[in-house]
Amino acid sequence: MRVLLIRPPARHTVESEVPEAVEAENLSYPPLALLSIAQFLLENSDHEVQILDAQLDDLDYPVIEARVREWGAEVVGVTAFTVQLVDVHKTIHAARAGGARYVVVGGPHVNDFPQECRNLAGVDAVVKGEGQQPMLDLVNTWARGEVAKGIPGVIAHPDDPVPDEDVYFSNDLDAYPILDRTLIEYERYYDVMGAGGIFTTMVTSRGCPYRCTFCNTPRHRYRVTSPARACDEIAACIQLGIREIYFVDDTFNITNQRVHELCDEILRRGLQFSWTVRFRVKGVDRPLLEKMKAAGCSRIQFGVEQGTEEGLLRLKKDVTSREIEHAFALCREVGIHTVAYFMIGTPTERSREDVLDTIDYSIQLNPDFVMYNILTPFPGTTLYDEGVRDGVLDIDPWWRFMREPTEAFKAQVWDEHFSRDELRDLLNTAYRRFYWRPRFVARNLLQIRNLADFRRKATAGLRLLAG
Ligand code: B12
Ligand code: SF4
Repeated sequence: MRVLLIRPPARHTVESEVPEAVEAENLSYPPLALLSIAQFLLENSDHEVQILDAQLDDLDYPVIEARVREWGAEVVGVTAFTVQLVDVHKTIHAARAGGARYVVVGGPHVNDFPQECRNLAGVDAVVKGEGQQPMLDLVNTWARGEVAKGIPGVIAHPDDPVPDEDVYFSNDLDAYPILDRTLIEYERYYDVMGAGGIFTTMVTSRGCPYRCTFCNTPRHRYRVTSPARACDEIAACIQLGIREIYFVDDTFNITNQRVHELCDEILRRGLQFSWTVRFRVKGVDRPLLEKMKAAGCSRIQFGVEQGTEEGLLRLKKDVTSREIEHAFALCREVGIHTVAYFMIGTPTERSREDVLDTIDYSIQLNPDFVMYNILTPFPGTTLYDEGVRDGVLDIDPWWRFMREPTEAFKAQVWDEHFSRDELRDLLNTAYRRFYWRPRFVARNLLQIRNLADFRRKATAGLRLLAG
């Protein structure tokens, strides 16, 4: 069968309380999930598979429809983030209009709202969790002309139950094939904070055992790929000329030992590339950072979120301000760049001064970059349940949106102490205060390597300030 896997364009993303400029820069990541599905189908069947990243070129729906029709796609697979549900819905319609016989949806939105997604008009099946094997089973079933029913991890037939968690987690991440990034235009993706080389993303673990109340990453079944398997994939990337890799694991340093082992393998093989990870501050020590630096790590992204013990406790971050400050100081000493993520408008920020304190704290930490978000509790998180329980959040709007995605929908913010407009104003203040400092501007001017680098940074900076 001909299977076209589509990442929808980002034309109607739910107002996500991230400045537009940051959002625009975010869209330059490769569609890793679709690559994983495509590779698995290609290695395990004779189906023809293509990937259409409609985000990369901001393709409009008639173009998507034409692509489905011209290639004669029989099955269309769509990847779905909840904040992009309107675009997902429009993509499903375009696929149908283009003549697709079957439409299947997978991705984080389905993991959180499987039945609601299955009930959307035009959807034949949804795949919950890791989609490689379920998608293969599904397409094989349709290829045989059979009715899809009872496939593990899939809701297709009205009698199919919502798959339970144990069904869709693979125990052996090494068993998944190494991704062939030539299935996409891999040389077109870039990292706005990077050095300008060809860039890609990669996963080396799944899940996270922590319990931050704003996050609903699967808690159990933390699994990792072996250092050898990870390095085989890195080597394949380097072979293609890729020089920058962002490991998008939820939390890269669940244990220091794993990070040491991976770095040892990178060093042993002499793999030359620059990499970024998402870290927790807990457990960060000098030997670890020094080894990471030697192995090519250039940047660590930390979810700091808050600057007070009360704020950290309320979000169940399980770290202290002391640990945060220690980790940032060590990174600076060792020479690894840092990005700090902060939230604005959390339950423990009760006045404008409290938020300004958070902003001041982010400046004192002295990271190389900072990202501020207005806290937007998502259904499925503990914080959302707490908000509903305490009467801060209304349960209906999100559920209406899941059933009938409309462009008018706005996700609720935690508005116990501030209006949405006040939070937006504070968000803009935060970005200006951090990025308009002479010290920041001077540091970045010194780091500019060439004209292209200057143009990229200047554009991003101007967009941020305009946003
Ligand atoms: C990297 C990342 C980003 C990157 C790049 C995202 C991108 N477009 O690729 C950036 C920084 C841009 C980003 C932004 C945001 N992100 Co993000 N991000 C991630 C992260 C860490 C990794 C995603 C990834 O590449 N995983 C690796 C791939 C291989 O795994 P996967 O996506 O799970 O895919 C598997 C299955 O889902 C399934 N599958 C996926 N698609 C399909 C399609 C078909 C047809 C099938 C059959 C199966 C299938 O099979 C895949 C292979 O096993 C995840 C957390 C996580 N660990 O997954 C959060 C996550 C996806 N992000 C999330 C959120 C909320 C956001 C933001 C809204 C945050 C914000 N407030 O701005 C924005 C939205 C951006 C936007 N406009 O779309 C949520 C999504 C929740 C939801 N219900 O939608 C997640 C799950 C984090 C969390 N736990 O809260 N994100
Ligand atoms: S926010 Fe990060 S550390 Fe906390 S549970 Fe989610 S992935 Fe884990």
